[in-house]
Amino acid sequence: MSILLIAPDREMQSFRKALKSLDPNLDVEIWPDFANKERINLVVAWNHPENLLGQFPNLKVVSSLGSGVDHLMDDSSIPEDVTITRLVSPSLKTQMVDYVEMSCFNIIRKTPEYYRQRQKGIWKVLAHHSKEEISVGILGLGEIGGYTAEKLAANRWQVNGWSRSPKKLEGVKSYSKKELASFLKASNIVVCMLPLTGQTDGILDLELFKQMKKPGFLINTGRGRHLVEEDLIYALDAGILEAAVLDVFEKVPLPGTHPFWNRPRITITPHVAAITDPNELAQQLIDNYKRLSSGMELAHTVNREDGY
Ligand code: NDP
Ligand code: OXD
Repeated sequence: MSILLIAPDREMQSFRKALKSLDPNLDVEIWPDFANKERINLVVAWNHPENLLGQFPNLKVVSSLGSGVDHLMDDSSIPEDVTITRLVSPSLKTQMVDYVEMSCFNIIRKTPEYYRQRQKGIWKVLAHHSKEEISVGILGLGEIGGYTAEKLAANRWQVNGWSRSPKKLEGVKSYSKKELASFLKASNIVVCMLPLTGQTDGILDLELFKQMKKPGFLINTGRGRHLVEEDLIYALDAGILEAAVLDVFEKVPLPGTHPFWNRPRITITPHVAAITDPNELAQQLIDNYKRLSSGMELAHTVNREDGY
């Protein structure tokens, strides 16, 4: 039995080391170097090459290196009987809370505008918003979104949340799937923390921006394809939105010629809102590996029909 780590654009030695420190007898290889494809029964994949996962005859489990699984849902080479799992970890949640709260503070306290003024040597007081006037609406109240919503509420933000099924979260006004319009009407800063599925692809469009409470701001930490990029530019130019913070993009790295780079009201970060901790991933993989070996049900499995 062997674990294969496939993540061409990531440094994977630290993940191998974390796995080996938990179980020195474990056979862990890093793609493209592996000895025998027949021995591989668990793969960890992130931005993996197309049609690769169909070639391991004894593959039982494919785990995402992160929380999202859209890269695995898009891969038709993964056989039907292979279980797909994803990472659910404490530090992904706490990092996301920090990123979203930092972004909300930057929005209401106008931090990017002060950076720009500083570059030009301008001393000018700008009117800013208070937490009491601005409400934060989180699209997606799952492991990360639900946790973030509760933490922001505990930090005195007014928080709304939207998910397929209604939720009971401390201090959070929860809206169900059919209540999207009411959720948007009540939310100034909309934060996308949805998984990318057939239903959520392109959800951040002009129609959605128009329905938001004004002044309106967008934070996207979900996936690039949630956003209709030209609609964001239109909404900013037309004054429908004031500013946006984007951590995820349809094409990465964001091409140097992309119009987002020339928009001062768009803050850009390179998919760093929450970064997988090798030790946490290793612990979860080992737990599932033991479950697999003893014929038990795996943890954090993905429902292929729902796509998340
Ligand atoms: P979960 O699967 O735990 O939660 C998903 C949430 O979205 C659930 O509340 C679910 O509703 C809701 N949802 C799904 N589909 C719909 C829909 N069609 N309409 C309304 N609500 C919907 O995911 P996580 O919280 O773990 O992660 C969310 C996403 O965050 C990941 O898929 C990934 O794309 C992104 N992410 C980004 C990171 C970054 O660094 N930028 C880091 C980590 C994650 P219900 O509860 O009813 O099922
Ligand atoms: C993600 C992650 O899914 O980084 O984006 O975990």
